[in-house]
Amino acid sequence: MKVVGLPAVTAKLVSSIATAQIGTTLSISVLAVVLFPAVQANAAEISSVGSGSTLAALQPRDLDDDGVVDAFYDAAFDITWLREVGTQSFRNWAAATAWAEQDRFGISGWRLPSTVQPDATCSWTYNQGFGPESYGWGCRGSELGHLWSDVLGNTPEYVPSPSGGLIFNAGYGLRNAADFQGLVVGNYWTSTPWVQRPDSHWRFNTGNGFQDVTSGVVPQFAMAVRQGDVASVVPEPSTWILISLGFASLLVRRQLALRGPRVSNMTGSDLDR
Ligand SMILES: [Ca+2]
Repeated sequence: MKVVGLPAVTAKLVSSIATAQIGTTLSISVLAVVLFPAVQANAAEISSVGSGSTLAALQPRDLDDDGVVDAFYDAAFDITWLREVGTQSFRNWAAATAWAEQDRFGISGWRLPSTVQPDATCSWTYNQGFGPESYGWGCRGSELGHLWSDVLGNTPEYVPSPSGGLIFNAGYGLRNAADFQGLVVGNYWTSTPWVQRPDSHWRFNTGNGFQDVTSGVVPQFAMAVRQGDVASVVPEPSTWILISLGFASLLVRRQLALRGPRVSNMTGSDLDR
């Protein structure tokens, strides 16, 4: 893995990744074990930071008409984020997927967010014979990276330096979580498998804006997202009434059909055939 222009800390980090990959039986998931305790330690400390107002880029959606926002529509990516963020629990990838894919408000189609590969916005792209893959800081091609950076306006721990390479960014971190419920500092699962080991998946760290992969057995946080504007699939109350009336009409017609056609007798009264 070729690394150019890295600060000392980053170089050490990436060196760990490279060493793990050279070890053949290990993977970038080793990095998760190294970073995980520190990330968890920060979660409680920073969880209250950035409960800012909903940004214009996130359109609130009240899915059960109770006056409380349940989701946010992001028109730029044409996706709807569930406001509830994994109840702050850590789940392995399978459990996180099951949590994300639950029906909510009578609506199916929820899932974990996805990661695009390669992603030119990331700090690094490498090719180990599986095609170009992108990781590191600044990734905004993925749904989580786009939300964290472009929509919420958070910045990663390292940013491009005018003189080349990367430079430490003192203002990094989860400074704005908008009105999401439970969005804290931590690693968040995506649905996208790592091409080199399909049992590992890409993830995004909301604490420092770092994208990498980890083994599916390592517990992470999770967000749920759905393609399109969820408001377009939520029937309006008037629509529910029309649907109910239509259903009732069908029941009546079915009952009449079961009784069969009616004929008249000589007196003009109806008789069943
Ligand atoms: Ca609601």
